Amino acid sequence: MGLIYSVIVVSFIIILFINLGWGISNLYVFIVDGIQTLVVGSTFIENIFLSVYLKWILLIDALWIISALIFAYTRKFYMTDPQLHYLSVNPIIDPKIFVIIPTYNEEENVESVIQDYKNQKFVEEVIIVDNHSSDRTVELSKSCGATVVTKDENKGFADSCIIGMQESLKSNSNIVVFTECDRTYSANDLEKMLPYLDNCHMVIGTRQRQVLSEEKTQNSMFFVWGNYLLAKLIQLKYFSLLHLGVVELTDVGCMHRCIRKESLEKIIEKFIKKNSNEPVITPNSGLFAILMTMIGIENNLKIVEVPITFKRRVGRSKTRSDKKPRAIQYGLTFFRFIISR
Ligand SMILES: Nc1nc2c(ncn2[C@@H]2O[C@H](COP(=O)(O)OP(=O)(O)O)[C@@H](O)[C@H]2O)c(=O)[nH]1
Ligand SMILES: [Mg+2]
Repeated sequence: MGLIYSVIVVSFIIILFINLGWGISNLYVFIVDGIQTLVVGSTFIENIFLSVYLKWILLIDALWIISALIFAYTRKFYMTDPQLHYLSVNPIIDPKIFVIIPTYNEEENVESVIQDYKNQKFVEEVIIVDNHSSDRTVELSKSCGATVVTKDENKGFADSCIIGMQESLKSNSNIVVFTECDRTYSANDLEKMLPYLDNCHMVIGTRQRQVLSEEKTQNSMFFVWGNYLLAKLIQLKYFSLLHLGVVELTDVGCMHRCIRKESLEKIIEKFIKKNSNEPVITPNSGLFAILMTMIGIENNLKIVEVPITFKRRVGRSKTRSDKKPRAIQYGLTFFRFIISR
């Protein structure tokens, strides 16, 4: 099933370029030499039949459409098990929240972010997992009353998230929240996200609503479109004809999310290589978010995406994703990851 999906996506992109190339080159000939140079036969059908390339392009297009329809039909009842994929009501009576904040040189943000989350109802513990910062991040985190885990070297974002998850499972919390330490997310958005945990296992924020975004955030036009298309690519991967897929996604890279602890317990080993405590991949925050969403879907977690606020980053992006060449590189890595996983 995964192979058919990959072939359909990759062939779509190739066919799109072939069609565009044909259209543009014929438009050029039409403008330069006039329509008569393109028209060989006397009827529309004859013109297609006598064409050098058009008949083959149309044949490929038709084959692609038929394959896509067959793919869609085979997915008619994909992920539609009444026990696993439909409404359930399971309120968390006594919410206790454990907040995971991975940090790397965030001295200008860390106090404000910790305080922001500590001020929220039901927050029991905030943990800073620091990636060997060279500034005062660790010292300031401790002075704010956060639990702090330090490392001897920078082992990447995923490693920090996994340490945070493992610590959360030892706590007596029942909800685990992930966030970043860059002041782009607001802790009071938890009030919008948490109610969905009554019906779902994981709630993911989406930063794709203009009216909830500050002007000039990291979400450039390139980011918004890239994120949206990649989100639809994931949705298509788990597509079912009945409900357009088991999950509706618009933002792939958002790490402001919350998950029920028992659900995290169910999936945590999927993030870690067998026989070692290393992450299965060593991604940045965007790829980790994608991995977590895909692992969640594959393990039948009910996931819902909720619009959240998004603010300008304070301080420099550690992933440098604000630079266009780097963002394109990330986009291609994310694309490859989604279709090949
Ligand atoms: N890039 C990066 N970020 C890390 C690392 N460890 C922790 N972080 C934190 O992960 C969050 C995401 O990084 P950020 O610079 O905001 O990336 P961006 O959202 O792509 O701009 C921030 O809170 C960082 O402090 C690391 O090794 N690399
Ligand atoms: Mg960030």
